[in-house]
Amino acid sequence: MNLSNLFDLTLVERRDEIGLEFQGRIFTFGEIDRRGNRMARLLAGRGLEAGDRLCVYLANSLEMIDLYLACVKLGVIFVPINILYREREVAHILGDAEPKAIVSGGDFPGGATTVWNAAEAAREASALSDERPQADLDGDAPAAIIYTSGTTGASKGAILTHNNFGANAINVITCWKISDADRLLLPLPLFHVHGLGNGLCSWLIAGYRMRLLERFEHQAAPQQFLDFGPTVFFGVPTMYVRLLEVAPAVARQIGASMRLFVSGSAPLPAQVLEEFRELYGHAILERYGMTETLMNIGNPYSGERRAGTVGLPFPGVSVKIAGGELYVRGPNVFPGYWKREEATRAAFVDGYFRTGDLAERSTDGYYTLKGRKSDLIISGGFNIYPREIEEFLLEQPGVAEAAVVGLPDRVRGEVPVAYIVPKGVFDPDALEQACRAKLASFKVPRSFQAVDKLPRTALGKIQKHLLPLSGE
Ligand code: MCA
Ligand code: AMP
Repeated sequence: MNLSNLFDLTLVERRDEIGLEFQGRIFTFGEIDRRGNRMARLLAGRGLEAGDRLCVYLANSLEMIDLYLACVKLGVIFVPINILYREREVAHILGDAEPKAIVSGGDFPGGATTVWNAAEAAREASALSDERPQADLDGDAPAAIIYTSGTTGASKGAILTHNNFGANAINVITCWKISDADRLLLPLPLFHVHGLGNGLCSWLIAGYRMRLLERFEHQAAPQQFLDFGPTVFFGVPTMYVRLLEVAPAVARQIGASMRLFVSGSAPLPAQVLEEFRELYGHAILERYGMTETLMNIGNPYSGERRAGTVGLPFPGVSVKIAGGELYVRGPNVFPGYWKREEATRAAFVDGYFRTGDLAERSTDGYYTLKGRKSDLIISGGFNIYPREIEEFLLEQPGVAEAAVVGLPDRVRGEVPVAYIVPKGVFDPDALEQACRAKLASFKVPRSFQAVDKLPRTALGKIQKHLLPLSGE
């Protein structure tokens, strides 16, 4: 089966039920389906065919859903781009994915000549037939390419198939007991697999009602919970840290209607889990995934949600640890990186995907992540590869050497800071401005500190663990 067959469990079988709330408007699943069909007609009319890539640079919106559904229905490959990315980051993705078309909401960073405006496309689509397009797709067809920062600094496109999304969504629906009686509050961006794979796909398969937010705003979040009364919430640790600021009486009220809080994308500190339980009366269910694999391991719904661990492998997912590193295999694991045969070959050993995460398994089967083999920084659930920022800094005047490391941060988990060996005048403000102009905001180092030299091994490799722990 392809995703369209699975989504029909909802789009056809529950066509008259209210499926979506967005910015105060409500839509039945039938309307969602028809919008997707019309958007598919528009894409087909503009020459997109199965296997073509469509880049989408959009905040959470109706059009983002329409475009994802249209791609699924046509077999066009959906390539979402993080809207915090700036010209340099976007240009790399466009060059690599070679999209047939690009859709954006307003300002699109980069010199692409033809960028379709999402609202105009939706207006034009609304006049088209809502008859379903016919596509002959099997489950191994690619549904999306999602760019994930590689250790080399340049991001690679992870190809995710219809089967990958389907297997993942069926797992989370089953393991988290999601039914059409649930209500999902979704603040996660749809350009990453947390929002797209767990949020959107579980919604369209299980047929529960979703209130989609444009983004998570911590001041507004408590009221969103109270207004909508969700039973299910998917978030990153930063969101849970923010939710600890809520007044105890309000937190209890929110907790009363909730059934399940899920956290992932970055480590959830055990302390946050405990404080949250105290305040909301719920043990957050922590799970572990990757762009390349969707969900691998999760704490049990029924049974002990063990703080600091990511729980037990999902159904169908085989896990092993070799040399401290976690390897996974299963129907959720991607077939490879877009146009990168060598990187794909290097990513698999005996059919298992090397996650790059270090892990331990307890005697009763719970996995605990112990950090990364690479020096990945995760800030607010967004991944940062220091090498990318270092390479950018080295292009700036006055920088002889640069090293970027993550410092602990209560809210974001980690934040990047830069150590610079200057040549000539050292101007941290200019460096910050240059970063702000060219890099996604979460990648901009919090501080730029001049040092005489960087600690290096005899072979010249920078020893980041020796850098001062605080640059502030
Ligand atoms: C953050 N910012 C945004 C958005 N999110 N801007 C526009 N749209 C967004 N969706 C910018 C803000 O403008 C601001 O920029 C900075 O980020 C921090 O914003 P703030 O309001 O202070 O937010 P916060 O309370 O610190 O919370 C940040 C956040 C955000 C909302 C939690 O980090 C977030 O949405 N994270 C989710 C990331 C995610 O979905 N990851 C999944 C990856 P400035 O700094 O310039 O002021 S998939 C994955 O990892 C795997 C598969 C997995 O296991 O899930
Ligand atoms: P991404 O490349 O954006 O898909 O990020 C995947 C990485 O996020 C994983 O390799 C982990 O390092 C990290 N990650 C995801 N979930 C968790 C979690 N629950 N605890 C710790 N790290 C996590």
